[in-house]
Amino acid sequence: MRRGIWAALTGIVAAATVLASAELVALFVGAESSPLFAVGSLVIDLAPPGVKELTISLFGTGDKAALLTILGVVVAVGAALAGWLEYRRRPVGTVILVVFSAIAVLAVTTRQGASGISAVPTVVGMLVGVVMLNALQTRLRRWVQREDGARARAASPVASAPLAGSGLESDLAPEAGTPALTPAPRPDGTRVIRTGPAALERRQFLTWMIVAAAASAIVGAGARVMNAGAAVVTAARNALVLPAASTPAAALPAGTDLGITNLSPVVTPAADFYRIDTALQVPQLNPDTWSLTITGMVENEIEISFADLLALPLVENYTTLTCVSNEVGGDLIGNALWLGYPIRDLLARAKPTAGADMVLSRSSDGFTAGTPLEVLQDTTRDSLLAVGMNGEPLPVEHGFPVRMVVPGLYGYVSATKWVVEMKVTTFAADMGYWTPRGWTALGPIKTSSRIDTPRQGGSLAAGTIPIAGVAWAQHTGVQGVEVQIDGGDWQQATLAEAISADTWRQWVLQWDAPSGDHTIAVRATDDGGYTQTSDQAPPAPDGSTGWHTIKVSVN
Ligand SMILES: Nc1nc2c(c(=O)[nH]1)N[C@H]1C(S)=C(S)[C@@H](COP(=O)(O)O)O[C@H]1N2
Ligand SMILES: [Mo]
Repeated sequence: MRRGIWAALTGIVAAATVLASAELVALFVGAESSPLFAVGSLVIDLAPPGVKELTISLFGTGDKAALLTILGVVVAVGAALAGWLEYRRRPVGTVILVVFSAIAVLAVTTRQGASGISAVPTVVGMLVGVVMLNALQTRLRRWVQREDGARARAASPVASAPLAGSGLESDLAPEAGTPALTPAPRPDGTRVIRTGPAALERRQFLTWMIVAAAASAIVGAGARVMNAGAAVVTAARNALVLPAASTPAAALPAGTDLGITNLSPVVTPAADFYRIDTALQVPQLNPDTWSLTITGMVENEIEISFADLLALPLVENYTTLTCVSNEVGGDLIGNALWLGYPIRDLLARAKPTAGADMVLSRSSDGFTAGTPLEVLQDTTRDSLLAVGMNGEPLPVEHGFPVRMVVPGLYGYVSATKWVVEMKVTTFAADMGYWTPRGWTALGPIKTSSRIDTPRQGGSLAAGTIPIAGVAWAQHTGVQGVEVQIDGGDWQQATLAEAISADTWRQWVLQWDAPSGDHTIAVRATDDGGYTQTSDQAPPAPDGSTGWHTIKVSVN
């Protein structure tokens, strides 16, 4: 009987490890992939109307809590049963555990917006749970075996013999002639020996149980709280309706997008936008509690809430963000329509004091960027405290609810996501996150260009082939793009219409491709008259240089 209870408890502990590991993995896969609430929602969806009303009338408005409690009880009972059955007849319990997990996988993957990877947390949880159940049961069996052996010996010391196949037994079994340890009988008449191999196995089993249960409780609860936080933020984001811009962006001029296959679209969808940050966990900021402070060398310290920010006259503009780590030809660049409030207007309210030359912006997770104050105050460019990207609230991984967007500077010195503080200071006194790590304090974007199509190593059919790509020189503007084939003369590419100097520009050159192997290079010239150098420089410390060059073969 007592063993039955222990066996049932192994099932419950194994189930706890399933849930805890699933929650942990869901932290990385996405809060909506946590099986706990997915199963709850599935139950709600599947419940016949009568049942729904019954639970609501039984539990009143607490019906969600009631549902989760019932679900918890069902899982606990199922798990206990699995543990008990596994003990009676291997692997019945394991099968039950797998079936329960399969139901959870079904629940998770059929949720709205779920994809294949939504199943990952539950599947990982199931695997951990199966291993755990088997480990616990093995320990339980060993303990029981030793205890039975010891009991048998205690009952008839002379007849006691080591259990077959176990080496341990013989050393610890009482030697012939010595009296066996005979403990006082317990009230129920049994005698239990608390020393020797049985006690050792018992202790091992209990240690496993306690450690597994405690670890599951701590990890599971911690991860659940974080996942719940993420779910709250996702819900807040979904519910958010951004105000229209007081100064909307002009409609995209015709001809900004050449519409060539494999050429990057002139506006990058948020889902395809490159993502760079130091955040292991995407910060989950609730807009209701978000605020930004402007501190440091200012006459007026300012604190602004999200609602305050949305109430200000917002502007909209296209800006192409670029990462300093972008290699020549790399894809750490994207162009989006940003909605936000000009940082210079906030700074004007804060009134920086004399001598200040930098704004150190800080994110909720401690990342910092040092931006020249004069760039943020520049009336010719809209450096924004952005709340919207391509007409939607910022995606969480792109800085929800608020980030900075500064035309002309690499992201590491300007584009702080999840921004919560702007400290007006000096370059002498402060440094952004990447500066002590080998990157320059100032990070203007270098004029650059990239071939999008054809692809490096491409094999093409002879004929007229568009060579096309993008070129950028943010806040300066792209004046021209030239293409060189097989080291020949530089040929002027056709430029798409520019959105503005702050955005990249598409270009194309129609090429009459003769068969053979060819090398194609590109270089841009900006409105300042600078033409890209052929000198190859790596990204560190202040951005890569060199011509993007590809090889193709034409048949
Ligand atoms: N909080 C925070 N903001 C950050 C970073 C970061 O690591 N943490 N990285 C910066 C860098 S290096 C770049 S290139 C841009 C990238 O922005 P994106 O991920 O929206 O494309 O974000 C910037 N803002
Ligand atoms: Mo970056």
